[in-house]
Amino acid sequence: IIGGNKSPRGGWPWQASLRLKGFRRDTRLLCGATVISSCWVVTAAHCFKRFGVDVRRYLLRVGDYHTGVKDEFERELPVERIVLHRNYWAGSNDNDIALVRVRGREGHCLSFNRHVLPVCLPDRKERSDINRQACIISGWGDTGKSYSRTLLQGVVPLLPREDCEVRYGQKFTNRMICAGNLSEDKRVDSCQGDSGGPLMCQRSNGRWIILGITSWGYGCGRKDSPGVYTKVSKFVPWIKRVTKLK
Ligand code: 4AZ
Repeated sequence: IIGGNKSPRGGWPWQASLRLKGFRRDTRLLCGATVISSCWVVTAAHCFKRFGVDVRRYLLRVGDYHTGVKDEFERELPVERIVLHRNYWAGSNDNDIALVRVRGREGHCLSFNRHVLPVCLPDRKERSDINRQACIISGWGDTGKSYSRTLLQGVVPLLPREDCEVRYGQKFTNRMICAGNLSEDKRVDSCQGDSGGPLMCQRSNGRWIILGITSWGYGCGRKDSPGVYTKVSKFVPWIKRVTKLK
């Protein structure tokens, strides 16, 4: 996250991370992810571009705050299934969404507690163009200097589609959301390592919903180059079908 600040500990209990197994017992951050049920997280399909879809290469971490410290509610779990959206292909960023199933025991995957909880899904017809609604992005990705060791958050306004259309042309499809700041002074943005993580907005009933998944953009925090997020509302029927959630 560029231009963000430290999130409160446990502030985003659905924030998860996808980690790549290393040679010894170490793992490294590959992408953000978001808990949507006890067995499933949602992330970006492009997170699997480099290392493929072999479940044995990955671990899912939940309940984390400081990557270098094993927190009380932090858990690292094996992956059981990776489902890329069938219309995603590595040549574009369209349909940049994937579901990852946690491997659990006897039908039980994650234990929820105050640091591990699912976010709400949007309605299929959820509006993501309510003028400049302030939403939150979070992650351990690049800050402009290095990756962050504590979870960072940033406030980004949802932008009119035109702001991304003029900047990105046909690459910006109607399965994407445009968000960020265009001005010189307040450039909050997601960056490498944040992708797959949530763009979340609070509804008037107090609930947080995942409106977007951090996906792409031209650089990070650049003037006139907003961040682009996968528009989750377009994929809710697919998510429900794959995960069998109601
Ligand atoms: C990336 O490389 C990336 N500023 C993620 C988000 C954005 C740009 C790049 C948006 O994963």
